[in-house]
Amino acid sequence: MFEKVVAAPADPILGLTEAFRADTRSHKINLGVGIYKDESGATPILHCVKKAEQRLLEGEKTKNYLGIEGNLEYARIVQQLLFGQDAALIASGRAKTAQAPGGTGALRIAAEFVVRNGLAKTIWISDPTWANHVSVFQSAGLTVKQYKYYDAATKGLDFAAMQASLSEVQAGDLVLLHGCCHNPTGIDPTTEQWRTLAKQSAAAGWLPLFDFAYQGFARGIEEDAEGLRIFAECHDELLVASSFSKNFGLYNERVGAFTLVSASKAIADVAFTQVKTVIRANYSNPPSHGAAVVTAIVSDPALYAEWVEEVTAMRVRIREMRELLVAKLAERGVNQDFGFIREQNGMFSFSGLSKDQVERLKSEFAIYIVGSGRISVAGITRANIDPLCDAIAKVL
Ligand code: PLP
Ligand code: TYF
Repeated sequence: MFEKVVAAPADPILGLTEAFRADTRSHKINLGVGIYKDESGATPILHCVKKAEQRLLEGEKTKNYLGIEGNLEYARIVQQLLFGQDAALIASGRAKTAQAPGGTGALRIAAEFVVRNGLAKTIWISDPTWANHVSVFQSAGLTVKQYKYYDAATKGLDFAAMQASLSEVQAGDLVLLHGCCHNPTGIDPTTEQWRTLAKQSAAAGWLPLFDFAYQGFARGIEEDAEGLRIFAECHDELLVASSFSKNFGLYNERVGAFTLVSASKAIADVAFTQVKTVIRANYSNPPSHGAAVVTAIVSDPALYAEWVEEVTAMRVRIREMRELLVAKLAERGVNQDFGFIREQNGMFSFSGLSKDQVERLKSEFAIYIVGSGRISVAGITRANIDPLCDAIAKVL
């Protein structure tokens, strides 16, 4: 009966990686998928990760299953990264965290928890957003609606339009917010805008779901949690899907977390029993290694300091590439002002390149970027930036 199955379309981002691999041109450049590359074009294992792994290898005594919610020490550490080391929210027990297989796994837990318990039927996501959001939420049975976010004319956030479309959110609807480094636009709300949104949300009764996949890539570990912490101050209830794929370079270890914040510890404890049933029915309990690595790093002051240094180095290198990209495009006499690239946060730049221009970059120059014009700045190096800028200047 499998002959009845109709082929699924390729994933717009992972499909691009497959096409890149198949391309035999030696000068090819992959700026599609959001993976950090260092100056030599490699995606290295962080030094702090290697050290933590050595310790784990020596100290590990069993491969026994973790509990359904995963590593408890890890849960504590995730909450500290989210809300701050001494947050009253943590001390009160209002937050409960389950380890999850990546940020994607955490998003799926969030969606199923909400649907199964009849808490919400609709989720609002930004236009545009990470392509997988729609699939994850629809698969879990949510109706997906979009709110306005990006303004192609100003290459910035259309905050008035965002607020206007979010004024249609019904009390109890989920609203997905990118904690920082919005994917794909790289444009985040300002502090003032976060405050305004948090007030709008509290007044209208949204259930905020933060997708937090790039902590440390915009301004710093603490700084990047600002939006979430502003929301946490004025909400009894919210959800967070954390990913440590990028900021610990642990992509293939699948390390993330789902965090639920409630009005009281008692409510959180009961709600969390339902989170555990969602996990139990999906994958029973999480894989151990990635979360053990994160726990070993964050709980050791020396390793933590080294991690902060390594995240800073990634962030600074990406910022340098943004500066260089803008300068080198200007050098080539490109009329358009690309200065907005400097204002964007994180791995991605929403370049404003059209579908046709993206297609020409691929066919004529072997440069792979996502059809939306999203460039993974984290893949630009001093070695590939000149041919990249030459090609962009030609297609413009
Ligand atoms: N959310 C956003 C906005 C992302 O960009 C990504 C990964 O690119 C994820 C979630 C998923 O992260 P993970 O690889 O940990 O599942
Ligand atoms: O580049 C992006 O936006 C992501 C990267 O399992 C990615 O799609 C790739 C694989 C995956 C999750 C995220």
